[in-house]
Formats: sequence, structure tokens, C-alpha cells
Amino acid sequence: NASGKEKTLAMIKPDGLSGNYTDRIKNLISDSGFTICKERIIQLDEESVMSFYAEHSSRSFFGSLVKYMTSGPVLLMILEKENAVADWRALIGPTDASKAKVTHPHSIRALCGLDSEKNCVHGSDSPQSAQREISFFFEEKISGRIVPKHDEL
Ligand code: DGI
Repeated sequence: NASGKEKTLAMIKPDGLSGNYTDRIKNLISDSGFTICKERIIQLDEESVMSFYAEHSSRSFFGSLVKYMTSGPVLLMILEKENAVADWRALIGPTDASKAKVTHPHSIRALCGLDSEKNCVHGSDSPQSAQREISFFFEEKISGRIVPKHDEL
């Protein structure tokens, strides 16, 4: 847009929230120049995870992924800065957290993730995905699944 700022969707997954990594992740977010525009905590149900990760529905790990993503609440954030999509992906590191610990030791997934599934955080992979994901979690009604804790910062 005109300001040069871009938005992306960030998520702290159930293992990140239950492992008390939220404050450390939020410090990394602000130290890296992102603004948190909105945040909310949601308990996802199977249907919303299957829709969010529809591109992976034929993969062997899909059932396990759905189970993991519904195992507890997630924290969703809209982050804003210049180049937010690519910069947030760089900050979280590669998908496989066990590899991130070796190749990207300062990444968030290295800090709090475990493996290629339990990788503690999500980031949109393109500006198009960011738009879709922000509207999925913040504009569409995910009926009965939203447990607002500290909405609309
Ligand atoms: O965008 P990413 O989260 O980095 O990666 P992705 O879009 O390829 O995959 C989405 C999620 O699916 C990922 O965060 C965890 C899960 N996943 C991806 N690849 C594997 C996987 N889970 C398992 N168990 N095994 C995989 O190979």
C-alpha cells in the first residue's frame, strides 16, 4: 500500500502457547520492527484446520497435523511492517524445527519447535496467502470456535 507497509498472519501454535514461549516470541516480534495490529486466541476445531491446511489434505501427515493443531488454543496475530511476509518467514525459520536448530539457530522454530510438524509458529508464505489467512481468522465467522481473550489491541 501507499505507506510501504505490508501485513502478514502469524500464529503461535498449541505447543508454543502451552510451552510459555509467547513473551519471548513477542519480544522478538517487536525487536524485529513488527507492529502487532490485532491479536486473538482461538481454539481451532478440526473443520477449521482442515480448511486452513486444505493444500495438505492428501498428505500422509494430515490427520496428525489436524490433531496437533486442535490440541490446544492458538494465538493469532496480524503483523505489520515493510516486507512483513518475507521478514516474518525469515524470523521463524524453516518448517522442520529439528533442522532449524542446526541451520538457523536464532530462528523462532529453533527456539521453541520440535520437528517438522510441531514447529510452534506459522507465517503466511506469500502476500496472497497473508490476505487469505488474515480474512480467514479475523473477518470470516469461524462460528463457535472463537474464544476472544485480548482482541483488538
Ligand atoms: O509454511 P510452513 O508451515 O513452513 O510449511 P508447509 O506449508 O509446508 O506445512 C504446513 C504445516 O504442515 C507445517 O507447519 C507442519 C506440517 N508439515 C509440513 N510438512 C510436514 C508436516 N508435518 C509432518 N508430520 N511431516 C511433514 O513432512
